[in-house]
Amino acid sequence: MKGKIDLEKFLQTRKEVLAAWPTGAEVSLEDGINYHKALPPEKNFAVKLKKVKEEGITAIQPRAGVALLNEHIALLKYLEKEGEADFLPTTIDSYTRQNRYQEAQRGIEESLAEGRSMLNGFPAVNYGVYPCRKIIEEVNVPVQVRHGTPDARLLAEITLAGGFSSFEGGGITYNIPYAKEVPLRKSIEDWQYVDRLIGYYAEHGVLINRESFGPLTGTLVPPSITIAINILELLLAVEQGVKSFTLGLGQCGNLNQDVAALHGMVELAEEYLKRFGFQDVDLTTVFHQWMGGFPQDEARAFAVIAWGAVAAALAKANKVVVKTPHEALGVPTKEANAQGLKTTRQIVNMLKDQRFMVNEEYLLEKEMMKKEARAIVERTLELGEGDLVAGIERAFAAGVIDVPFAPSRFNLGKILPARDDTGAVRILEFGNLPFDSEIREFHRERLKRRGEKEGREPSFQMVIDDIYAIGKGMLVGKPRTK
Ligand code: 8ZB
Repeated sequence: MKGKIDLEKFLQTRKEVLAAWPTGAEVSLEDGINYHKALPPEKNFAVKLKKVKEEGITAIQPRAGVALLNEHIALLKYLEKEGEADFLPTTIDSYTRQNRYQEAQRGIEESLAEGRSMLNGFPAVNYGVYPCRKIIEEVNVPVQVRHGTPDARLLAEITLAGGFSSFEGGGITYNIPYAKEVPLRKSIEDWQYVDRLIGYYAEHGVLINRESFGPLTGTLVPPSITIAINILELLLAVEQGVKSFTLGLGQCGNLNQDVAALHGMVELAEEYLKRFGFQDVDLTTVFHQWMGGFPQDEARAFAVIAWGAVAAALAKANKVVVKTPHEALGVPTKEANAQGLKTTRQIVNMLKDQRFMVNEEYLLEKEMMKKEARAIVERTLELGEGDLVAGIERAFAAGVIDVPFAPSRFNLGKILPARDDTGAVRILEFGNLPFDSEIREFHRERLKRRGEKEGREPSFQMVIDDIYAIGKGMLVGKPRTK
């Protein structure tokens, strides 16, 4: 690894970043740092998350964001009071995610004219530092920026100076699933800037939490791929001075596999932090309730939400990001959002004193997953020859890392996942993943068992059936009846 970006170079780039939109002129590092220091500690994301981890509970967090400031504040207050959210989000709109601030501005104006949100999130860059601070001051829990932005440099400058204390994403996880044409080197370097900025706050005594976007495309992503990518983003972040990092994982649906994935991810991440000499990092986890297609029927949607809550609680994830009964329809109402939170709260409370029962299948699952993730990370490090960014770039180009169903042209897209007969996500087509014969045989064997049960060869049709299964009320996709 090459180490922290040189401060002079960072400050030089910073001038260009802040010049990209007028509100950039409001940002001062010193003022941002002083603002955070004056906030009560219970509003700091990293501090609260560390406490949550020590207490062994699973905290709950919604997604939420609308175009108008006062409406956004009212929404967050509702989710805090009515939904009992432990952590709040501010979900950023799609224009801002693509640095299209002019169009975001029009969205704000149209929303004012229409009297309702005409954007799918909160355009933080257009509002600038002071409206962000108003959000932080109006609620009593820490607030995180959640988005999907390949170049989030200006967004980070404004929201962090605005008092937000957690920032989701990463150079891989906010590029590959979100963009088609953004080169990986560009997004990784832009995220190194974000991490360096957070490193700067840390150097000056302000802890900002960084979270990786674990679910990736949300569609049958084999957990070992998620684990490998999380570890790479963790290493990129700590290299720039990030001290609080949250590893993320999307629910797959098989309980053994989900719990094994969360535990295996932490074990492997700790191993790599130790190996590279980063032992002063607070490592935490977030589990995302099912990120794929949802049933339209609300009662069925609640069942999917509850099953995700069970997996998060039994795995003892530090945080769970919650879905709503409106998931199949679009941006939820505040009431639906609070319902998702309440369902989740009920489950995590009921399960807080129960432990997942370790079993053979779980142990095997965890062992295989760690083998797979380790193979990917090791090959990536080799390809980099001491340069992690180059390694990741080459690994994606070669298909050593491959995310299924990703829009990015910098992702090879040769692997295909499918569920086995227990609903665990396996790999049907390996593409160029650097897996040995033991791993391949494990996947083949599991898929064969499903094929035998269903009287068909494992094939692309299984993949299609699986993509729609949960929306249709099942986990494993059933063959069509003739
Ligand atoms: C990758 C994340 C997708 C999830 C939700 C979607 C989906 C997106 C908003 C939102 C509440 C918003 N999502 N934007 N939820 N308010 N502005 O993120 O529904 O579940």
